[in-house]
Amino acid sequence: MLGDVPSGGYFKLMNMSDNPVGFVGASTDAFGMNIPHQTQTNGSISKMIMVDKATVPATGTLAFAPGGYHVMFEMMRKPLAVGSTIPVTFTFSDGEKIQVRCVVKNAAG
Ligand SMILES: [Cu+2]
Repeated sequence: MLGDVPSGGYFKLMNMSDNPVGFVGASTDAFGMNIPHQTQTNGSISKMIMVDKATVPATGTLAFAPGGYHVMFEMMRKPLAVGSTIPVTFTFSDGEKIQVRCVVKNAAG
């Protein structure tokens, strides 16, 4: 089980259209707060900033990965079993919403 610690959400977005699209947020009932973040590293200092939008290029991909974009999931509503999945809804700048399931992993995974 995972206790109530802030968790990073990592995934890869694929844009099949001919226009760039912005990822504007993710929501899930499993956490009270879901904030898109970007890790910025300056020398030995790394910090996370909130982002309004992460642009997925036309017919391209954008990876949410350690050291870059991620969704910060905080305020876990109940303990989550490692290996289980939670439903997450991604929202895009064109108003499209996509339902996905995210696998719960421990920090080392
Ligand atoms: Cu973060």
